[in-house]
Amino acid sequence: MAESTSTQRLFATDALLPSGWARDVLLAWDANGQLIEVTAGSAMSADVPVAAGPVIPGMPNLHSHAFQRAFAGLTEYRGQEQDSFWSWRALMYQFAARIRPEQLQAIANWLYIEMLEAGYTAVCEFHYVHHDQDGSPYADDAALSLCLLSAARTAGIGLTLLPVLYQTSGFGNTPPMPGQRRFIRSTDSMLRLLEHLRPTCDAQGARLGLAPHSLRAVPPDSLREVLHGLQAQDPTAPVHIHIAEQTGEVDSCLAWSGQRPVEWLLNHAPVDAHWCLVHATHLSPAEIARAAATGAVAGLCPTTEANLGDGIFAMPAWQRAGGHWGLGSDSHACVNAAEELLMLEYSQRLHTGQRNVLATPEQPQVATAMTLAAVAGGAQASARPIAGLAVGQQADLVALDAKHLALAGLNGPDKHSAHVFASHRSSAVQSVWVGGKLQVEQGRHPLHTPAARAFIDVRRQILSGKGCG
Ligand code: NGQ
Ligand code: ZN
Repeated sequence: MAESTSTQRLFATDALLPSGWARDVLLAWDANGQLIEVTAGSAMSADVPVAAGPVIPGMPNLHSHAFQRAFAGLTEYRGQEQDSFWSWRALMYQFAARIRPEQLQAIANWLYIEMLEAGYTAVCEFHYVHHDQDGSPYADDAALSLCLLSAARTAGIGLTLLPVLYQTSGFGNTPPMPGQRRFIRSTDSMLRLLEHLRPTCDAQGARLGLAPHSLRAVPPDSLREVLHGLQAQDPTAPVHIHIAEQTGEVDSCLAWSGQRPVEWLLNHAPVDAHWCLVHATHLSPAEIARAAATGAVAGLCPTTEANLGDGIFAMPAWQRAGGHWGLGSDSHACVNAAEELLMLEYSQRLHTGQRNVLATPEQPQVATAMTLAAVAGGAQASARPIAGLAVGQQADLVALDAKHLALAGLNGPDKHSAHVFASHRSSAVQSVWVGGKLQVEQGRHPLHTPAARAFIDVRRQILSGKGCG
């Protein structure tokens, strides 16, 4: 191989490769941040830096509504006799109604820095607040999307931008509610927005996809037309949709069509491996078999789903059916890849009365099995080359701190398990590289302090009603 001076290297005593844990791994990447060598059983050498502990692949975060980070923790009180997803949503809409572009950018910038410090190296932004506070488009219709692109660029996180199509408030063409006016656009205006955003996305290595918000928000004709238009622009673009998160949605879909949401979608849309079915909490056994067979990714958001009382995804059945899955932090009640893994496995334990539910026959270490599955599924849903520590993938790496109290003195796989299951809300993430570029050192992003300050200011402004329309 022609050696270039711009090649960078890292030596890891333990590294989690797609095939499992390997010892003495030499990682090398080129000037584009692409891995060109991943060799186990290598010799240490004085001129190659050594990672501070086990190296794991960066986790893609496959579902984010960035603005909701500034709203996290603010709905944890009983507001009516029985609170629910729907009462939370009413409060969330009041918050969404207030946000201004520069505020969104500050929130997203801090959120993406938090993500990097917590082991996420890429994010899929499911972006639906498009318009000004009165519902009219901004002078540049892409204004808020551009804020997210800029926030991701500043933080140095990989981005898949998913502009959201939102048209109705429920099944059967019910008109949008006033609280949804910032989200609404025609199918044509969505296709124009995508065209407008494409050069900016390409320039920063972001991937552009599309998100029909849900079957509640996008009528059948619009779904067909927008997918047709997307196909013409980019036939491999990722498509994400919220689906079957709440039993109320399943009941309304049955009343409207006689079919369950996932059943309806599979009967009416070309669902395949480019799709991500976000939540997909309430599936019948037949839907599990059919949806898994399409190759689509189930986009699980364990802490948000717990926070909102959604229900428990049928993970053992999904795994038996060969279903792909990945992780999202969605409403950002929690921004920590390890804690999402813990919540997912614990919800399965509570439900099944068993332990190590998500271990597989090939990989008995449950944290390892889950990390590898979530990285593969997350990369697929992101439609970017971020599928772990393998030649040809981007060098998105997380080095854990072998000296962290929870990890010290353990072996590589046990260190990783302790990071996920026994780190007591502290973080063992030491260094994070995105596309080969070091973004977090000693657990800190260089912009941590100013970005946190800007976030706190913006949250205070929004809550005090300054800048409200
Ligand atoms: C959202 N969030 O779009 O932010 C949704 C709530 C809806 C989650 N589903 C709104 N977690 O689904 O109508
Ligand atoms: Zn969502």
